[in-house]
Amino acid sequence: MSLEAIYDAILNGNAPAAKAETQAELDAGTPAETILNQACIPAMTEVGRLFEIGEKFVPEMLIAARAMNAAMELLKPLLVEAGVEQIGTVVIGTVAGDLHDIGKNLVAMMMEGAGFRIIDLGTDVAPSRFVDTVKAEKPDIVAMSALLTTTTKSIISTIEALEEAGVRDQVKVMVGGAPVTQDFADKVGADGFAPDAGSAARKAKALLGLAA
Ligand code: B12
Repeated sequence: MSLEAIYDAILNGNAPAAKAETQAELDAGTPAETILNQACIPAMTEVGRLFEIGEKFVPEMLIAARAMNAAMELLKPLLVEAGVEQIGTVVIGTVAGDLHDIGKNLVAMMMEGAGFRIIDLGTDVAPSRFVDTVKAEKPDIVAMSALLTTTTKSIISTIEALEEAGVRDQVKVMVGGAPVTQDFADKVGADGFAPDAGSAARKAKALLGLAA
């Protein structure tokens, strides 16, 4: 039992071990946030690095992601404090054409932990679905995640769809994901960007004028 064992289990795509080791670590008193930041995220980062140099392939990435999700199932209820007062509503989704959801789920979780009500539209979310949900739910923030260079275009088309529907001014737009930068966020007229889930939650509060 150790953070390293969780890291190895995710890296090797061993979901049962990832779950068992995470539970053991929690039972030993390690905070959920420590497990997330020192084992789970570094393991997925390493999976990405190995993929980039051709030492891991798509199926291995997928089973690593499943192992990460097995650990996250245990961590989520602890990261999201029970009964926090709701400070606003966030509609979040991974944009059209993009199926990556690990980062988006982490952002949703941290925002929920910060007190936001979360409406998670899932992955491959069409611009029209973002628009319809904004009209129906009147959220404070629309948060879009994109992990592929190609799907950053979907962020642009979603912002355009919000503009065309006349609802762009009613919400703050936040964008993020590996290929997204502050510079990109500025260029597409987003209100906020953050490089990771913790700062995304702080940024969301700041956008609503709340202390981070
Ligand atoms: C796991 C993974 C997969 C899994 C996804 C499983 C899942 N359920 O998500 C699977 C195997 C399905 C997959 C598929 C593909 N993938 Co992939 N995948 C990855 C990998 C290894 C890790 C992504 C991840 O989860 N990272 C961990 C999380 C925690 O980090 P994150 O997503 O960046 O999120 C953080 C921040 O970005 C930020 N954030 C994220 N969203 C948001 C939103 C807001 C509003 C804010 C403020 C912040 C924020 O906060 C998050 C938490 O801290 C990356 C490599 C990498 N280094 O990123 C490649 C990667 C993203 N994939 C890539 C590719 C090419 C693909 C495929 C096209 C492969 C293929 N040939 O089929 C397909 C595309 C499928 C599709 N249509 O989407 C490329 C993209 C290249 C590019 N620049 O376009 C990458 C970079 C790998 C590489 N180096 O080539 N992939």
